[in-house]
Amino acid sequence: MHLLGQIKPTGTVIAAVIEGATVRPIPEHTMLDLIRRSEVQKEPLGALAMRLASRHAEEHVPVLPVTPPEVWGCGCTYQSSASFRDAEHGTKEGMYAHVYREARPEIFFKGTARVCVASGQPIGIRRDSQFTAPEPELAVILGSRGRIAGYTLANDVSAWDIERENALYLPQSKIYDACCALGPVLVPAEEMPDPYALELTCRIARGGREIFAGTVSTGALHRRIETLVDYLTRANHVPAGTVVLTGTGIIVPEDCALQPGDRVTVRIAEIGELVNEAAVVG
Ligand code: DO4
Ligand code: MG
Repeated sequence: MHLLGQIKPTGTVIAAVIEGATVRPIPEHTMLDLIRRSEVQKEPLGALAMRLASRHAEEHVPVLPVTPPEVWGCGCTYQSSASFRDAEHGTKEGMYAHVYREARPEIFFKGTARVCVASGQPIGIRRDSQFTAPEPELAVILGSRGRIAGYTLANDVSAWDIERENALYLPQSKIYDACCALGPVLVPAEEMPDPYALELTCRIARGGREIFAGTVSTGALHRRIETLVDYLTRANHVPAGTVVLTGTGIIVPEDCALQPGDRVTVRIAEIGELVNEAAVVG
């Protein structure tokens, strides 16, 4: 399995093959260039990357695996997310259960590259939120016409108290500076064995001590990823490079609400670890 990403060796972002602590740069190509070229040349993304990569290995910390023109989130795709939110909201009508059950999924705009951070960079806690939580999620990177080009990890960091106050506040709970962590790398779609058989874990450490650990299997995802992408792209021609977050199945309790300095680790063995420290933004 090839792990691909992006690096910024001289102020310009370029793609790279990631091989443990070292990387092999792919000159003159961003990840988006590679994805487009693999489609035009009908060459698998991993094979193309290997063919174009420099022979020499260098040491660079990967930046965002793709610079997304748009990021979209899917919600209530795991039963745990829907039932937690209905309980939080105290609504009798079960608004979240409704979208969990019905054919049309919840899909919301999460932002652009402006609000995205890579592994190792701080994730944001809004100054006006007391209950911000990580949402560890499997994410897909789209090529043209909604084709799934690769898989990565995401942290859909969200101000749950703002969402809880009123559902119409969802955009404010979801979209703000450093609200979306992506990375550390991507796995080409054709090389991912089974996206519905991945163990996803999330850990929060405070002052070096683990205060939360949760696990979910992507087998519990209630939707096919293709269905999420299908609804997203109905009458909505998202550009290549768009990232889609598939929803959280891990719910962090309120007594583990993020505090500045908390270290959040999201892990899928096949992709790696997305590690970010929380910091107040505002
Ligand atoms: O409706 C709220 C957002 C849900 C969400 O982001 C998730 O389930 O992951
Ligand atoms: Mg989410």
